[in-house]
Amino acid sequence: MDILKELDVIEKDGLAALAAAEDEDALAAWRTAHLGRKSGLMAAFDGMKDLSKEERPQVGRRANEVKQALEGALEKKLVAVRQATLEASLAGEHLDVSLPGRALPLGRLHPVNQTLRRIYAIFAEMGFQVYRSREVESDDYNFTFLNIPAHHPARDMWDTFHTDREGVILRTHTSPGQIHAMREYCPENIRVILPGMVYRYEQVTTRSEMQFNQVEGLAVGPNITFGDLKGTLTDFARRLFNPDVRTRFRASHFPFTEPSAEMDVECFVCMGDGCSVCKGTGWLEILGSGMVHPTVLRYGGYDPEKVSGFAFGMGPERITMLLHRITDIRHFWRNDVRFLEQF
Ligand code: FA5
Repeated sequence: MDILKELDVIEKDGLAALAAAEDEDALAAWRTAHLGRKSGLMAAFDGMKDLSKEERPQVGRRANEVKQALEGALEKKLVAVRQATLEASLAGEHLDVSLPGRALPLGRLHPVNQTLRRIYAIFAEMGFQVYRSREVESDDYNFTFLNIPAHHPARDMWDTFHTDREGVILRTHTSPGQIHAMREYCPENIRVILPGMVYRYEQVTTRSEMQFNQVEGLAVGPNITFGDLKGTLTDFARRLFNPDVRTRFRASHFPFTEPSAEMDVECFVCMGDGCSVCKGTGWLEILGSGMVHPTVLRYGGYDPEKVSGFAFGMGPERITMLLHRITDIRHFWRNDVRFLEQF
């Protein structure tokens, strides 16, 4: 029967052509030519309608056999071609697709920002709100309203960066924020902390930077005493460091507070033996504080006969040094990931 011979040829030619196809494009073209609608095989199926009743089952069986043989061979060849393509690309491109990807390093908060957040949380528990105030200040807010008139020697201690505009400077401390807060809230009672960056014309050493953070605190209201100041700050140190931390208040002088005191915390770097961080004293000063000076209350709009207040200003970098036993404040600005990754 001619048609059976024809099917033999279709199978033989199809398998031979398949052996010559080397990539997926060639295999797609082969599928169209040998299994597609216009292929010889499909023509054989179509021609079955003209066959006699006796011939039809035999031819039909054989045509299906050829179809399965061609489809099976195509499937095998497809797997082989894909494998060969992968191997060629592995050998040629030196790309190992089975290698796990490189994980992107996760960022994290700067250690000083971590300390700032702890400070905010502790004061929030004591009822202090965060009050933000500007870094670029006027001479009046940075000095005059804080009872440091022009030509006062204290201006030397807090010398800063000046701008081209007369009287416009970078603040040397967060204390100008006290005046902003008082002028906004007067005559109400106040309990705020004022965090932010400050700038100083200062020799940079292991414990002093020319740009650093401060957190100011201010409480204003009737009958606020130095006892409130001491209790608040001692409690703060216990919550921040540990319940048994040793602190001390030293009498000091700030033009904007009277009386004034500085608070020291035992130096955790040397545990009191004396080191460069604590200047050999065993104590590290973390803040200045005092009762708000009557002149400052007046500049803020309050009557010092009716209200009193306390204020403090602390250095979160120094506190972070204590918390983590960091021996050089300059690490904070160096941007060295080997340092930053440790926190
Ligand atoms: C002040 O800046 C006062 N405004 C603080 C104050 C506020 C007193 C309210 C009374 C009432 P002082 O210059 O000492 O004070 O700085 C306060 C704290 O900032 C210091 O205790 C220290 O922790 C930190 N600090 C000061 N100078 C530097 C510096 N160069 N680098 C890093 N931290 C510093």
